[in-house]
Amino acid sequence: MNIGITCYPTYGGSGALATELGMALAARGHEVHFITYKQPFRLPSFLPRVYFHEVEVNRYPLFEFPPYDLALAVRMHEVIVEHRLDVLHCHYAIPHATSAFLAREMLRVGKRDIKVVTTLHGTDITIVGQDPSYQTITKFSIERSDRITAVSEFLRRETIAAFGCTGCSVEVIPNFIDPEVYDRAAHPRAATLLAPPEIPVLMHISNFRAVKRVVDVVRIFARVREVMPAVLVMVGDGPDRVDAELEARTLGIDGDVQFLGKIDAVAPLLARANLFLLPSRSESFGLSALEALASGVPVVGSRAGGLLEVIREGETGELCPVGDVDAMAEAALGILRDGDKWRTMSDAAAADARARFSQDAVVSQYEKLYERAVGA
Ligand code: GMT
Repeated sequence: MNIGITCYPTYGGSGALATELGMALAARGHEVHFITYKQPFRLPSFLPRVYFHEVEVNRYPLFEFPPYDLALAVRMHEVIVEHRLDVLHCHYAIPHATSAFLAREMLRVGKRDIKVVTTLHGTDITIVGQDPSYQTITKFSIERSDRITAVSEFLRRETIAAFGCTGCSVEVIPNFIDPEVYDRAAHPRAATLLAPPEIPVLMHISNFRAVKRVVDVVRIFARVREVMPAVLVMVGDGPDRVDAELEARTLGIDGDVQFLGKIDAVAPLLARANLFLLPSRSESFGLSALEALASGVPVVGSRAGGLLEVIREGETGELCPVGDVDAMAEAALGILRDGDKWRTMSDAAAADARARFSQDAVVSQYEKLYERAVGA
């Protein structure tokens, strides 16, 4: 098949997942065309059957807000026609599903068609999509897609509750990991990274937006650090990084906290981590938590949204109420201070991630979905 993929190309789980999916589909013989404003961050410069089409937005001075959605629709239309796409797969509804709708309407003028698949990732439904300025068009664009998928059962339910989507059915296809990449044994040099081998490394990876509660990450670590030597590694960047850095200085633990900024390949870092912290206010799935689990890193996080579907409480990690940093610190210490418990959880995490979220099985689900859409 010839498949178009539109996603946010900068850091974020939806862009990471869309890119991994595109690369896996190309490896299976499909032709994959990424259509977005920048080369997706996880996409290497060349791969057979993978093409990148940049969306350029005219910045005419009259435009206080350059209309990216329109430029994207035009580029989608061009690529669909030139490369005879069978399917256009939008990751994150806003504005991608809307641009896809426009591209398809333009195609119909020339008596052609394309099947549109929209994958909902989380904040496109739980936060942004419910904002009154976007809600009706988000619902409209989702309902005009031929197939709609959500990355968790939680998100499927939220979508139906938020939009009362009567005219649409939402299929759950979870996020996935490549078990060969997220594998402790595949990164033997990791042991020498970040801290001396005997010091536990706690890790957090995100876009540092408010929903991630990164200040909580620092507070949880501070309580752990009171009891045992440890290091906190913060990977990523975003609006709340300054607050997290300030909190580390205020609590006097900044010497034990490393802010690494944005890093494309996180698997070698995860291979050195002993515990992953994800105390988000809301999380439709938590791809970074899955990447940690697959790397044999137990997760302590909040009992919120899709995290309950990814982490098996007491087996692969611990979940606590949102904002309860004391409970999360206790849970972290409970795992870190007991070597046998850590080993059991680490093994269970790596095995469970492989059993339920392996790339091969999930990519096959998408392939079947495309086939059904095209055949419909
Ligand atoms: O808004 C965000 O937090 C970013 C968004 C994204 O585009 O990466 O994250 C969402 O999609 C990820 C990939 O499916 C999920 O793993 C995240 O849980 C989800 N974020 C939230 O629900 C907050």
